[in-house]
Amino acid sequence: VEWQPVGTFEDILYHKADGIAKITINRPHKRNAFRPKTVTELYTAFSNAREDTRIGVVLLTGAGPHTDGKYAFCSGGDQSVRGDAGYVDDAGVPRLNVLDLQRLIRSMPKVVIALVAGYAIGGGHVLHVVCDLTIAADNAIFGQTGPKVGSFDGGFGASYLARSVGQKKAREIWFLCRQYDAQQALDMGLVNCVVPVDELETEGIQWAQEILQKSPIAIRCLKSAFNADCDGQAGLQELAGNATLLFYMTEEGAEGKQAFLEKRPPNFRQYPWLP
Ligand code: 2NE
Repeated sequence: VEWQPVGTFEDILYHKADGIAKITINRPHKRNAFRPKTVTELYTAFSNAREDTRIGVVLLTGAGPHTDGKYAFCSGGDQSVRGDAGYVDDAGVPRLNVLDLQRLIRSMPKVVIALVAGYAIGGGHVLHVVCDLTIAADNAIFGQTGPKVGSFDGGFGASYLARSVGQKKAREIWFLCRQYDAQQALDMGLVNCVVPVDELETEGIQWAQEILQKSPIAIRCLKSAFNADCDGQAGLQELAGNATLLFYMTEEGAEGKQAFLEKRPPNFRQYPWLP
């Protein structure tokens, strides 16, 4: 595909091509750790992809390799700007704005695929966990570090991880803070497949193109259905929003609006009460 750059960012790269958006965390000197600005830019790019009706799939990845030859997807919050109450931005305000980003990735009605080469660690690991699919390079390394560095993610980072790999494995991952290679990640159901690192982007594009052949409404309803099982009333709201969207698209739904605008009683008697 021919990637076209979109916008101007400092910490990320943003490209689009043929229905696919590619968002790249671009701080390889920090193993792609995120500071508040990185997260703000990621949020902006993901929001743009959500709003763009031509985009059906978003690839999230990390720039690399770094000059030392090592790859990273993301190594979590930038510890050098971590203050007393979160990660401190240029204005001195402490933030945990990555939690907003996690919710956007989960709730947006497009498929988000993490392409993981090298380290997916800490809050960077949680980012791939909340993506719909993960394709791992053969050099990928996964793990949480929170209890080692005085942090934890008890939201999706714990509960949704446990939905993916099971309670015992999720507790092991958090309590021991070990690192797992790509094959171990595949074996525990943490990723969808493993490919040679040089083929990572090509594989991601292939998966995206297969998804783009499918029905957008079927995919969006399925994503919200999977979420509804885990996300309580917020998940039900997403699923129900799709029911409302589909109802608006029917003649019966439009009749109510039309009658109001024409200042007449609605004629719903023409529609059947299906069994
Ligand atoms: C990722 C890992 C395992 C890589 O190890 P290695 O040996 O390959 O690289 P090295 O030398 O540690 O890192 C290379 C450079 O990147 C910086 C390092 O400080 C180093 O910088 P220089 O010494 O060359 O100047 N770097 C790497 N990760 C960084 C980070 N997260 N923040 C700032 N600088 C970082 C190894 O680097 C590692 O373990 N990194 C830390 C992982 C970590 O603990 N992340 C935070 C978890 S908490 C979190 O993300 C979080 C949360 O729990 C809840 C809410 C929001 C966020």
